[in-house]
Amino acid sequence: MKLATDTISLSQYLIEEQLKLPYATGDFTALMNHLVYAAKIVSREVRKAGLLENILGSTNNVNVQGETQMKLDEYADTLFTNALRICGHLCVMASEENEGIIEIPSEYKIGKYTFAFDPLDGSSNIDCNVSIGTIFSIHLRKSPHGTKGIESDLLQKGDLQRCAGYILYGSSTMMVMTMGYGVVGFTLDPSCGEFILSHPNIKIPESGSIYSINEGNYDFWSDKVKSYIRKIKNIQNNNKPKTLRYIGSLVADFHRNLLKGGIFLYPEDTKSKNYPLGKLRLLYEASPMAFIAEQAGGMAVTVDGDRILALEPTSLHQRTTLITGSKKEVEFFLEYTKTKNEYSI
Ligand code: AHM
Ligand code: MG
Repeated sequence: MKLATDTISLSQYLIEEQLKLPYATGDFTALMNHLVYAAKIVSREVRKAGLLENILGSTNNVNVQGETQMKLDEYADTLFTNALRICGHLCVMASEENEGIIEIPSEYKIGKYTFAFDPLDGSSNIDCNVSIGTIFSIHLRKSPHGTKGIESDLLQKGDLQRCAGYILYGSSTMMVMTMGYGVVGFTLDPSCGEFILSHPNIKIPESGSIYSINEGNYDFWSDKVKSYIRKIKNIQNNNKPKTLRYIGSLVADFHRNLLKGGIFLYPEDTKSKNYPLGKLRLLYEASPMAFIAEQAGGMAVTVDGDRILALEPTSLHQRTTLITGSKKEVEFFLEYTKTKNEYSI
C-alpha cells in the first residue's frame, strides 16, 4: 500500500503541470478546481442516493433528447452548471440536459474556455445502483475574448479539445483525463476527500478479448455490423470467441475496456428515431472519449471509419455512431467491414 507521502492529489498535479508551462496563466487550473469540487459533491450524492428520499426515480421533465430526466441527472446538471459558471474562466457551456447553450450570467467574469458535458451518463442505471459517470470536454473559444461565448465556440472538432475526461462513480470514484499528452487517472480517497493519482499513464492494451455492444439491437443493425459480431463470436473462425461485457453506461463500459483492452460499439440501428445516426452524442460523449482513446494508444471512429476527432460538429446535440477501443480491435472492425462484399461467415 502506498503511504500518503508518496501520493499526489489532482489539485497538486494540475499546479505542477501548470508550472511546466511558462506561458500558463492558471486559468485552466482554476477551472479544473471548480470541476473537481463539483465532481466530489456529485459523487457524495450518488453514494448516498439509495438513502435519500426524492432523489432516485424520475422527474416529470423530459429533456431535449425526449428522455425522462432522472432526479440525480437534474441534480448533477444543476451542480456542475452552478459550480462552473461562476469560475470566471468559461465563456459558454452546453449540457446534455439543456437544449440551447448555457450562458455565463453577466455578474460573473467571462473567460476563454468552453465546457460541454453530460452530467450523469448512463441514467437508466441510476436507480439500480449500477455505475454511472460524468463526461466533459473543454475547448478554447473561437470568438473574441471578453465577450459572451456563442454556440459556434462549442461547435469545434474533437481534435481541438484542450482537455477531456470523465468521472466514473463505480466501485470507487475516479477521474480520468487527458490534456493531449497521455491519459491520467485519479481515484477519490473518501477518507481525505482528495482525488489521488492512481493511474499515472494509462495505455489501452493493443488488443483485447472484450466486446461491448447492445446486442438486443441485433435485428436492426446493418449487415456488416451483424456479420462482424458473428465473426468475433465464431469459435471456428477465431479459435477463441470474444467475451461480451455491456453495462449500458458509456463511462463504465469505456473505462473497463480502456484498462483491459477490447472494443466498444454503438452503431446505428433502424428502430431508433436517430437512424441513420447512432445514439451517442458527439460533443459530450463520443468526442471526449475519442480524445482519451487516442491519447491512450487506441482508436475511435464512426462505423464508416471516419475519425471521431476529425468530425466537424454542426449542432450541440448531434449524434454519431461510435466504435472505440484497442487499436488492433478497431482496425480489424474496419478491415472486416470494408473489405467484404457479402457479409456472411
Ligand atoms: P444517456 O446519456 O441518456 O444516459 O444515454 C447514453 C447511454 C450511454 O451511457 C450508453 O453507452 C448507452 O446510452 C446505452 O444505450 P442502450 O441502452 O441503448 O444500450
Ligand atoms: Mg449521456
